[in-house]
Amino acid sequence: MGDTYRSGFVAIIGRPNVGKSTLLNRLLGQKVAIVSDKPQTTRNQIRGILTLPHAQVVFVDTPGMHKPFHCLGEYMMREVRGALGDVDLVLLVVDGSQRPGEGDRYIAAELADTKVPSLLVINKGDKLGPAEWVTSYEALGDFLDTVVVSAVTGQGLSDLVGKLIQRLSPGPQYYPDDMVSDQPLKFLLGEYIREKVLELTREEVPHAVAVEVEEVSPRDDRDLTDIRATIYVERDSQKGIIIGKGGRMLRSIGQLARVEMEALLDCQVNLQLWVKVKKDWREQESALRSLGYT
Ligand SMILES: Nc1nc2c(ncn2[C@@H]2O[C@H](COP(=O)(O)OP(=O)(O)OP(=O)(O)O)[C@@H](O)[C@H]2O)c(=O)[nH]1
Ligand SMILES: [Mg+2]
Repeated sequence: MGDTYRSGFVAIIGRPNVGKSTLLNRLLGQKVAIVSDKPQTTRNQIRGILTLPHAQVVFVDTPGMHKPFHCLGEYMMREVRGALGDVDLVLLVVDGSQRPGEGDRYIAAELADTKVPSLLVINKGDKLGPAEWVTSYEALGDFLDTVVVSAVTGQGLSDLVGKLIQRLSPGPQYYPDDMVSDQPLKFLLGEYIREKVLELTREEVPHAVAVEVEEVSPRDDRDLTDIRATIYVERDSQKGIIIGKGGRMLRSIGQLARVEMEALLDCQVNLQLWVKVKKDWREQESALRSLGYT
């Protein structure tokens, strides 16, 4: 590799829930993407920037590929395909604790059509299944290489970074040294709230939620920031669940989100949360746009 500075854009793609966002966070050593045990957590492209002395890798985390059932799902798939069309290299992430499924085959076929070079990343290496599964994953496509990793333990990650940098061309440093993500602060804070909703609710509710952060106001005189946000749901029944008995659920969501916000902003946070119904927002282009899914 010599002294040449290398850089490039690397998309992280795969089925929902295989650990793409966990992997991104672990590679960066910072939480830039929210994570949950429910599929379809990530809804947008999220850029995460790894700056090393000899290289800069701009990772693009993407929503898990799935068959869309509403406008939001269609938007999410446009985000994945947009990323695929715009990168130098793809990491196809699969779940090594499960055998390859229809979803993996579908994505591998789509990837083959794009002709973008790709590495096969077998994640959840801490729960890796039999060697035959690895062989069947490798048979899904024409990969430059295979790396078994665990985004949770960190196993295999330095090997992965070394292998992907080798494949990048000489290039400039695109982002300043201290920039880890390109997401606006309001968006990231809203994602923290959505993550707690994903953690604390079940079935349809987590997917029917969108968050808009309306205000982030640091107080001049004190080490305190006021944050005001609205959680949108699709129906009254979901609003009831998010608020909970005597407001208990909303308080829990707020408390958990506040702890993470305080860590991020390094100051105390006064978080005010509201819940509103925007009927069937996932089906309406105009509602999607107003919630930032544009
Ligand atoms: N055991 C184990 N679990 C993992 C690993 N990586 C991720 N997970 C778990 O897998 C689940 C999904 O993780 P995410 O990072 O949200 O997955 P994703 O691929 O980004 O999901 P979508 O955004 O929905 O497409 C979470 O419960 C993670 O804790 C790993 O290396 N080992
Ligand atoms: Mg994700």
